[in-house]
Amino acid sequence: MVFSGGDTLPENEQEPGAAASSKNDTASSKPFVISTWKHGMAANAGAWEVLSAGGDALDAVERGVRITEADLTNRSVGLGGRPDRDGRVTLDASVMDHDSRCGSVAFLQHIKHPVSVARAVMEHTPHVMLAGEGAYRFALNRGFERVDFEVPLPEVRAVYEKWLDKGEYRPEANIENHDTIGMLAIDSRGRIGGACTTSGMAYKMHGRIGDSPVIGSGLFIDGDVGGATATGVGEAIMRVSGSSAVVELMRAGATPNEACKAIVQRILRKHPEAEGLQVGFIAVDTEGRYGGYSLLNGFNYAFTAEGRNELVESGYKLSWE
Ligand code: SD4
Repeated sequence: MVFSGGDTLPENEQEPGAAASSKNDTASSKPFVISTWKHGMAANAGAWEVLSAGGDALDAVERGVRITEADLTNRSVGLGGRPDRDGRVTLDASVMDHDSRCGSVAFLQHIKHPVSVARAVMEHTPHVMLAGEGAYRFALNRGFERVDFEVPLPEVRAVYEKWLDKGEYRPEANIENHDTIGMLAIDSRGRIGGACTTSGMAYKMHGRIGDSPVIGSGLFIDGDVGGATATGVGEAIMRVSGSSAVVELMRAGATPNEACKAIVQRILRKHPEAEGLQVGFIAVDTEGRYGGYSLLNGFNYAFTAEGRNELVESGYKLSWE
């Protein structure tokens, strides 16, 4: 299938890992949940408790990614994350539901569960996005507590201080397989919910905000079509409004795998120099199909449904090792 504007959908391509799935996307009975990277397995288990009890997709994804946010061994999500180049850990997160309601926080410090603050922005303000000091004050007003431990964690600070010796900024692909978590769930009523949460790119400029809290870039859901969420270098994802682009291709007839692949290819077209540039998308549609695709190898996503719990190696465009 070829769309105008240069996005060729991948039916005849035979890249490693991609071949099996582009024509026949895997479909699942509902409910189910998928999330980015290996840490998604633990997060999915939390989401599944909600979904298997007949709960709501948005409740499920919030419950799920909170597990990752609370895991202080994770260096890309929550307050165990790597700091910016000024030594501050600043968090970005978003949520979106089946009815296009959404909320996000960006550049938020000292709060353990940014995803829940994002949900509070959606539910308790007339706005979609709050950033920085305003997001922090809003969180305190809603009863979230400032954490009482040292951030960055001492072991994370030690690595950062070593980094300062050279101070070179270079986005790293697939940092030890723990990265931003994006999660999409379809509940037993067929409603879709999504969440995305991250500490962002390590050693970013102070004040930098990535794709994860930007609705349409790090996360997008349209209940008529499906949903998508992203991981990887946020700047590349934002340049094409990645997640909404995936959803719009699905609206035009692409399967989740095809749509993720086409947008990865679009990103590559806009970035001929792709060294170190990892981006990955996962997507679901209202028919219960799901898929994922990344620019570089090494990306995987966790899938959980009744009687199934697996880590799926994503198709990819380029090998980096
Ligand atoms: C960002 N997309 O802030 C996030 C980072 C990420 O692995 O996915 N990190 O750009």
